Parts: sequence; C-alpha cells; structure tokens
Amino acid sequence: MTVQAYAEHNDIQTLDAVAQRLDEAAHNATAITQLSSQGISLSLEGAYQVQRASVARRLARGERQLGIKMGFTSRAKMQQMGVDEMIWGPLTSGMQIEEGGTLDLEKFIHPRVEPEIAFLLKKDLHGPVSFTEAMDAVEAVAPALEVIDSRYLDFRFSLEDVIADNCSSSGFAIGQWRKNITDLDNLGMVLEIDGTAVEFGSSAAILGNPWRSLVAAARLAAESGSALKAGWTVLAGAATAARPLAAGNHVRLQCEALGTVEFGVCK
Ligand code: OOG
Ligand code: MG
Repeated sequence: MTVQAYAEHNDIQTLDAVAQRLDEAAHNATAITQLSSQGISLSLEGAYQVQRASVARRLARGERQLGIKMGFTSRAKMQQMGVDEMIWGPLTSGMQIEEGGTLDLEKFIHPRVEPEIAFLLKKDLHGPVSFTEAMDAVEAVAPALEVIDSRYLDFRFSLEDVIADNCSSSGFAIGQWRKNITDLDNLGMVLEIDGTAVEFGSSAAILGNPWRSLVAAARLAAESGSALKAGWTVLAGAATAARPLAAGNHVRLQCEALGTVEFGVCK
C-alpha cells in the first residue's frame, strides 16, 4: 500500500515512511514536496511522532541528543513563515557548528540563519515549571545562531509539515557561555552578514522574555512525556526573521550583555 493510502489514519507505517523520506531529504540535501500537498494530512500528534521517528534515525547513525530548540516564539518568525503556534524539536550532535568555524553549503538545501539565545541546563526540568524553577535550572546563557533548512520545496510548510520536519533544524552555533546573567528581557540583538547589519531585534521579541521560552519548552516536553535534561542546550527561538545564507558569507550575532557568536560559509 502507498504512503498516501495510509495517510488518513496517521498509522505507524505512514509515520515511519514519512520520517524516512524527511530524514533522507535532510541527509541528501534534496527538497521534497510538502506533505500536505502530497495528500498526507498528519494530526499534530502524528507530526510529532514523525519528528521522533526521524530523529531516531539520526540517533541510530550515532548522533547524540544535545538539547532542544523552540520555534515560532516571536512575531517576526510567525509572520515570516505564516505559522502562529509554538513548536519544538530535538537538537542533535550532527547539527553542531563550531563557533568561529565554517559551514559546508553542500550539506544544506536552502539554509537560513537566525539570531537566538541559548540556555545551558545544570538540572533536569520536568514541566510544568515556574519562571523561578526554570531560572534555577540554568547554568549559563549564550548568544546563538541557528541554521534552519526546511526539507520542503521553496521553504514553505504547514504547521504539521514543519513539526514533522523537526522544525527545520539543521545547525546551531553557540557563543561563550556566561553565568549569572539573568536579565534577558530587553537585550539588543544585531545579526550581521559580511559585516553589514541585516536584522535588528531585541530579546524581548522572544515571548516578551526568553526565560518564558524555557518555561514553555519544559511544559511542551512534559506534555509529550519527556523532561529537559541537565547538560542540554535549549534554544529559545529567533528574535528576528531568518536570512538566507550564500557561499562565502560570514555571519555574526552581537547580543548586548552576552557578546558575539559567528561562523563562515565555505566558498
Ligand atoms: C521553523 C523553525 C522556527 C524559530 O526560531 O522560530 C525556528 C522555520 O522557520 O523553518 O527555529
Ligand atoms: Mg530557530
């Protein structure tokens, strides 16, 4: 039976087949048609199941889970992509970009970069948690750049499509971790490409205060039966719209109080 024939039911075979397609699309850096346009209508739960199954394929190839990322925690991102619900997905070791390192464009389909803030956890966080509990669980914070690369043609998707595609996760670079910085509610963030400032934002764009994104991350993880783990990195979501990356680019984020994070793109 074809994938389409199973589609109505969100059954395990469909979900696994879709996860395999998305994983292969990422692995081979080749875009696929949106699931919704292929007649595959996933439920929200089904979309998260596909996400888990595709991440499981990465883990089976030897990657490790290093944390999670939050998505659509700012208006700027929701407007850019036409999606208005928060999403989340795992970050794995294969997505790590060395700070100051270079990224190989051949491994990506149509990558974009966006400015974020990262949390490093020193304690497990089982949601739902209070703001104070979330703060207590954090060892350090850092400026971060996320590289997103939708596996769908033209970087277009529905909410379920993007969740199934592990929230477009494909890379992340973390700047220097800083301890004892708790005031994150209005930090200026400037994204530069080749020395030119291209996006200006404030950490306030992230749910009014990025700590709220960590609270939400713990809650969403708990709703699907998991906890955030000590040692994990949590990306709070982008403060501005994302920008496309091109060969030879140099990307840098300057974040007030937290410093900078940067990487280059191979020519
Ligand atoms: C989905 C990922 C959203 C963010 O920071 O809001 C995200 C996408 O835009 O492709 O990572
Ligand atoms: Mg992001």
